[in-house]
Amino acid sequence: MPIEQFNIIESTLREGEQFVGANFTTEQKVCIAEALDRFGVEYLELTSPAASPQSLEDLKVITGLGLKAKILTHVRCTVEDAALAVDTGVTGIDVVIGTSSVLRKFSHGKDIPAIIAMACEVVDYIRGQGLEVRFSTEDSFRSVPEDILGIYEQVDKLGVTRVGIADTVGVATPMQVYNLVSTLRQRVKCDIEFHGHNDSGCAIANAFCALEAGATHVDTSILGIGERNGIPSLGGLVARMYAYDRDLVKKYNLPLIGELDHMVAEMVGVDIPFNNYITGITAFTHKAGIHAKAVLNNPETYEILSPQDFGLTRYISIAHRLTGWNAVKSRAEQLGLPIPDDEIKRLTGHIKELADRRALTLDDVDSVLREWADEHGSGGA
Ligand code: HCA
Ligand code: CU
Repeated sequence: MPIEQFNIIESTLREGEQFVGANFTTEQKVCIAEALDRFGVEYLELTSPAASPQSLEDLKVITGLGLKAKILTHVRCTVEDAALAVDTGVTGIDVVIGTSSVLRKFSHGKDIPAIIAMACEVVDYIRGQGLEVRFSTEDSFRSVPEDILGIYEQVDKLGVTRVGIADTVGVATPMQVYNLVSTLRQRVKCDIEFHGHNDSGCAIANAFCALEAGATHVDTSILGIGERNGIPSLGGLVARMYAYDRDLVKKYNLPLIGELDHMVAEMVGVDIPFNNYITGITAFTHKAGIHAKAVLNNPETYEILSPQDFGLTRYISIAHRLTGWNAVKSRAEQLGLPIPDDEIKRLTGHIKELADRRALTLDDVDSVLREWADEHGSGGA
């Protein structure tokens, strides 16, 4: 079905804290929360207050900031954990329990009827406290579908705010996600959240398919940080949604993506990958002469994302053997060198020959153009 709207549950401060390089201080958490709030995500999900005394304190600090984003915390499926979260000022509590046979056997040892009983008790308790409650089944795609659909139906009847499907190990394919969410959409009235890991490269595609199948909320983290290789990155999901329908992401402050990515990369000690969505160093770089010519005529020819919408600029790489005369001409114009087209074409041939012999830099190209201008007395800046 067409996607008409969607919500982001930004989990840098929960799933992201499970990234091996993440050890956020209170100040860093505040910086992240405030920046995400300026960006405009609907929800922030924070680590359980049961995780450590500092986690409890930090949760209260963040709920005390008075942000527009709703604050959630993420707890195990027990009344004790939920009770710890109730007085922290959160809008809602995300509850999760493993439902696959491998997790039931090796993680908590409960069977499905016991899980249903715990889920109902906790959902009922949180509802009774007047908070939003989300119930999610960990490792949904290695669980028996009827098991989890049955649990979702039960908690839906109790008035759960959202149910969550979690691809905990990153095993699901987009088609499987589409099918499970579509089936779930028929069976519950509440909102549906999708949380998917990226172990086999499908996290963003899976999140997108979940939305196409009727999910209402998607989990992200900045740069995708999380357990192992993480979940959909905020920038990647936004790029996907922008490419689908720009109007869907108008509600966000898109030029902040760069600041968010750089800030978190530094905090967790990683570089932004060269091929990262939007903020990768090559994300808006065009190289081949054929591409450069078309992009110079109309950027839409080879860009589905407009860099200026993200506060960025495109770059046309010209110092190589695949270059073309349109790109070289554009460079000459940038330098203020009025060189006639037939000469630009000849100089482009020369640049290609040079590039066949050694790697060139933009300075090399500029020198070729400037030398011509000096010889012909045509000035330039
Ligand atoms: C975890 C597992 C989780 C939970 C997702 C959810 C997952 O607690 O670390 O609550 O929807 O990937 O299953 O992140
Ligand atoms: Cu996860």
